[in-house]
Amino acid sequence: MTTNKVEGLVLKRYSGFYYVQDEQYQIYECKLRGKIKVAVLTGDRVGFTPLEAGKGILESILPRKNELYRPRIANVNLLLIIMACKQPAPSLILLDKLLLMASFYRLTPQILLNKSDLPPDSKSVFIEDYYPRICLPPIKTSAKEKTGIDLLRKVIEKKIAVFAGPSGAGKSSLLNTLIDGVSVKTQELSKKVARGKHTTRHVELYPLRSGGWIADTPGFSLIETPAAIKSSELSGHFSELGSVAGGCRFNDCLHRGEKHCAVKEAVNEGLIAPSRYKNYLYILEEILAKERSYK
Ligand SMILES: Nc1nc2c(ncn2[C@@H]2O[C@H](COP(=O)(O)OP(=O)(O)OP(=O)(O)O)[C@@H](O)[C@H]2O)c(=O)[nH]1
Ligand SMILES: [Mg+2]
Ligand SMILES: [Zn+2]
Repeated sequence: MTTNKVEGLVLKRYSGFYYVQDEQYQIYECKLRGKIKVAVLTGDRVGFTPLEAGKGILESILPRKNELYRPRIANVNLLLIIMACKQPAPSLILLDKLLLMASFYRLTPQILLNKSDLPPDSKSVFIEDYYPRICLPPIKTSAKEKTGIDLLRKVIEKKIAVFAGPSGAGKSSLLNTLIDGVSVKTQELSKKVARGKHTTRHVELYPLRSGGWIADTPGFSLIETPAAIKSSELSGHFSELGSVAGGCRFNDCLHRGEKHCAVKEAVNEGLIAPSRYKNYLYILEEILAKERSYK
């Protein structure tokens, strides 16, 4: 007998089965081949053997590009950072922490300024003006008026995306808008999304008809600075700080008041936003405190 192993993507795990989507967007309910000993995650690319009637055997896991915890999911490559234009006003520290996470885990960050139907807060205007030098230009969306959604769909196409952002910014609303008219049972999902629980339920990826996948829970529900980021590496994750840091007198400059610090000079000259520098220093202190406690 010839083997007809094909490649697929794990959309979810549910009561012992893995739901695997092949390249033709067919979904197979797979059992695990006994010899696989490592945990299979949502987002894993796998090799599987399709059987009759939509069943299959999951045979192997392809190498992971990355792995996130909370939610536990593999191969995410797009972080959608949602801030409301107002109500609640954007949190710049949360934004900078999420951008740091994206840089650390090598995810493409995309800022969404939701509730664009409301008059913007000054922080929202600042984000629109300043952050294009750090990442892709923010996309203005309104889940209420369904604007900016086509542009957002374009960004998600071919990617595996998770949402992150403060409570009330509109994550659930945007998710419901995106998955509307998708190849999943929307009603069931809307209920799930509305419940907003993330207890022990496994993460699920929803394929969008326009292409790409989106996780049904917010990413990074707990915003901790990843323990693996060293104080000496932090400015490298703040791109506009990192790009001038080469001009500092000391190679090991942490940009917190050392003499002849090019970062501090750039802040003083108005080239780097005070809020970015302040948030850098705040996170740096967190990391330094941790490093001291390990000694
Ligand atoms: N005006 C306006 N209101 C919106 C928009 N999107 C969401 N809202 C409202 O904002 C409130 C919060 O939206 P949610 O989608 O629940 O926000 P969330 O980010 O999921 O919040 P948590 O689940 O608490 O993290 C709700 O009352 C929504 O109706 C929008 O684009 N415009
Ligand atoms: Mg929500
Ligand atoms: Zn410096």
